[in-house]
Amino acid sequence: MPGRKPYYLTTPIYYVNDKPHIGHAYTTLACDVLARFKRLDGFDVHFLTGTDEHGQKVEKSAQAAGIDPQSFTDEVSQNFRDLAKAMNFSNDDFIRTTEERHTRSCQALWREIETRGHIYLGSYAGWYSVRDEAFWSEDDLSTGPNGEKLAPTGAPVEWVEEPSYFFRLSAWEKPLLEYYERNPDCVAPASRRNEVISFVKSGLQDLSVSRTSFGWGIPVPGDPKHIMYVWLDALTNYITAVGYPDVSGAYARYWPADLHMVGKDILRFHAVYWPAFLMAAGLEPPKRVFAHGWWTNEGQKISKSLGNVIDPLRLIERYGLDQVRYFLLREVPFGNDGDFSHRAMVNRMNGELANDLGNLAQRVLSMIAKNCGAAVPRRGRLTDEDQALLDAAAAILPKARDLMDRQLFHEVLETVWQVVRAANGYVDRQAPWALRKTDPERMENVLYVLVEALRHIAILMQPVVPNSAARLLDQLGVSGDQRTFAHLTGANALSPGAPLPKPEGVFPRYVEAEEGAA
Ligand code: ME8
Repeated sequence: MPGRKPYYLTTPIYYVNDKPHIGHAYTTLACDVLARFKRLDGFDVHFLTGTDEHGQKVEKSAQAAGIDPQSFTDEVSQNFRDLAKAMNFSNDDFIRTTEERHTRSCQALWREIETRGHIYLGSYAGWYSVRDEAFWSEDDLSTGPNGEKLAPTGAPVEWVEEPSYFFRLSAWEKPLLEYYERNPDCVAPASRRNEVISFVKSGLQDLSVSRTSFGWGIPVPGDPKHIMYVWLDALTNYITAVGYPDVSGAYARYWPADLHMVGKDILRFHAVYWPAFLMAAGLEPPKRVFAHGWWTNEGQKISKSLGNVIDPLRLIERYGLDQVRYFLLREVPFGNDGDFSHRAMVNRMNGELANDLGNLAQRVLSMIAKNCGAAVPRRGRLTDEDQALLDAAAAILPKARDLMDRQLFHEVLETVWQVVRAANGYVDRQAPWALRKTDPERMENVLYVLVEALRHIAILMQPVVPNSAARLLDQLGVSGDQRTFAHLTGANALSPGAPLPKPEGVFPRYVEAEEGAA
């Protein structure tokens, strides 16, 4: 699309050994909000998510389920597509690593790296964790309660000894450090960037990139007894999806990616191995990797064995989709760890969505329905206070742009909320219900200022609460083609006299079931 700036962002591709849970929903949600924001801001967005279907971990899960890995991955991958639908994710593509386009891309990347002299054949003897799909050195390990060896993640490890191809990672220490140096924003938040830099400075060992002891994966070109290391396979998805090895069309437009969003658990793979693989193939490393924090459930680590895995579909059923979307990005400063609790969820949805914003809209729109002939009120001369509220609403966008580019979602929402709170203060001070008798003209003016402020708020909230914001915009009489950020100007302000539909509440309250009731 000529004229529009490209913006390419990706989620991790999720392992299909398990059903999607709140952590997966969280990462993709953050990307979805950013993708929607950028589209409304005029960018040509390419938003990718998908599933990571090869490797020993998936092979084992398929065996445990008693089916062949392909049927197993077909089934579980579908759960992630269903989640995307249920969460209203707007991804432009969904990649599966078992697709033909991906095999072609991985083998081409391998050949490129090998031709340039960065892959050699050797043999691996060391520890491997299937759960992490990662190699660990002796120094990394600790001893578990039964004397068993454990990876730093707590995962069990096994001793592996087999022929293996190696990637000459040790040679990429200096180029990687230069890459971080030249691109101060390429790893975020800053604390994570420092961790990555000290990891690389502590010295890099060559990385085993093929295995011969199992079969579920992409064969090494020219030596099909070897299966590519699942992380080399998985990371390559980001270029497969833009057409690699064809570097003309979508690749030329979208690569390097503007953002890889990941959880902190997989930062090393994205901020160290991936840029090294790319540079070794003569390709550009990504512009930015953001590692967000970890969710716990009512203070406890989320794990299958504790039986406290949070199913996003249940949350949607209980609290409502937009409520869940809002909560996840509002509750926790993005980048930090967060805790999911019923109480925190209800506080946010009732206190902020239902009270602050929902009541404001409902109050203003029902006064208009009753007192202004169900049409946009007339606009008179603006007082300083009127102007101040309209200026505050107009000032959200430039701030939100900057915050979104730094993935500070909670601060974007706080910026919008400052105006929501200001509008509530304004309505209380102006008391349009009292003006109805004393100065109906002024009442119309006040209500006009409020609906115009609401128009800004609703347009800006679309990325986070798309369905509710659309309903609010319907009630403000804003047509579907007037809802982008380009419409956040005075020239597109609501037209006095335009008819408005009957108002109805947009953000329901959560009502606790009676004590003792089911
Ligand atoms: O690692 N809190 O896939 P995966 C927050 N296939 N985020 C969480 C979370 C939690 N409790 N649990 C999971 C893989 N996540 C590889 C990725 S990419 C080329 C390959 C999110 O299914 C978070 O984004 O184990 C984390 O990084 C990701 O799920 C791990 O998903």
